[in-house]
Amino acid sequence: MSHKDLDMKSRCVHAGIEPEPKGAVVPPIYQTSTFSFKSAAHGAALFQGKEKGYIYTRLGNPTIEAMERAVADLEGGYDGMACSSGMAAIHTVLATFLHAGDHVVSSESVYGPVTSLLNTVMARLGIETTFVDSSNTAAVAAAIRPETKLIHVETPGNPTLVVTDLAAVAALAHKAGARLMVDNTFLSPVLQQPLALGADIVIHSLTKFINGHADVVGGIIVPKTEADYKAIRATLSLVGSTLGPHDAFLVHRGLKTLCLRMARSCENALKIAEWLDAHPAVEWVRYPYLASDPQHELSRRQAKGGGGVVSFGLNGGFKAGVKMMESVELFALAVSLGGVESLIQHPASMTHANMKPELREQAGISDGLVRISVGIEDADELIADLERGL
Ligand code: LCS
Repeated sequence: MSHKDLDMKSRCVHAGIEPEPKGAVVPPIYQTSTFSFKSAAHGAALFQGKEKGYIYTRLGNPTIEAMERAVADLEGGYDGMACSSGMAAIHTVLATFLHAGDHVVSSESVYGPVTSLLNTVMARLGIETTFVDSSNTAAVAAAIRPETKLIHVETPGNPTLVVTDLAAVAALAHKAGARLMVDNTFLSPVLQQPLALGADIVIHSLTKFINGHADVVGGIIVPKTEADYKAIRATLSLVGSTLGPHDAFLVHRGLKTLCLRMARSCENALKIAEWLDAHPAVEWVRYPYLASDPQHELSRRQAKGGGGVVSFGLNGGFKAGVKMMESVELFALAVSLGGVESLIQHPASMTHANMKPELREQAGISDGLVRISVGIEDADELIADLERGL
């Protein structure tokens, strides 16, 4: 039976698992940095790629590979490459495909450090980036130049929840001879599969929904083709921003409940978004599956759910945001997202604090914007907690 024929609920449980010689149902943790060769000839054959096997954990490890296979299976990609963080995953792709003189088009609503990575480390190497409102496909088209080699989008974007039409942007990228990289962290493959919509590479911060338990920092890259896999793997092996076996084990364990956790987070988030939408202290709410969301129709077409993140603006601006942070008790005041526990944060003073205020405003991150990551607790208890802060 091929896992590919199974429903996502079953695939989350079984993806990446292969028969184990000693009959272990759960893949063992190969907590080793290196692997011994049976002979000099065996070692030589492994290094020359004439035989399959393990050499050194930076280059490959069975526990890490099981998790990589699992995420790639769910995303419908060729294979996965686990990284030490989501940022490492993004950097590894940029370092693989970009040369001095190349140009990148990125959505302007991306996790703050991604903007900084492009504007500092990559800019110093002679790679220029244009940031655009990627919900506006015409703006993406207008930003493309002959030197554009990569389009990078997060959809929904962090923290504005702006949605990009992936099929349309993939078509633009390919017409220009560029690759489309999609950060699928906010929805996970359970809700959105960018490769099927035309993207070339999917990346994740595994730190978020895929692991789901706020106890690992990790990332993964899943390209569609074998050729891209080989090119990126070569960079990753040299740059060395790989994940450790124990963290890979934890992520693989978390992945098994991804469908269940996502379903509850989506249900809770929609209920909270509807409640916020009707609240007099709230100026606006963005949640892709909210009926009043400006991109509701596209979200329904492109994704099977709205995810667990909701952003909203408070009428009282910055001050009201701070008051809210100080009032909640069940929500933890913390950055990150996608865990079983609900979190709340204020981007203007936290994740996007290093962005120039005018750029922040241009990217839709107003001073009163509050972002919540909705976990799997009881929705009414979460609502009562937010009410305390409004
Ligand atoms: N992509 C997205 C969409 C993210 O939200 C984050 C982190 C990353 C990539 C980077 O992943 P990391 O290196 O942290 O594994 N987002 C965070 C956030 O919103 N608050 O804290 C971290």
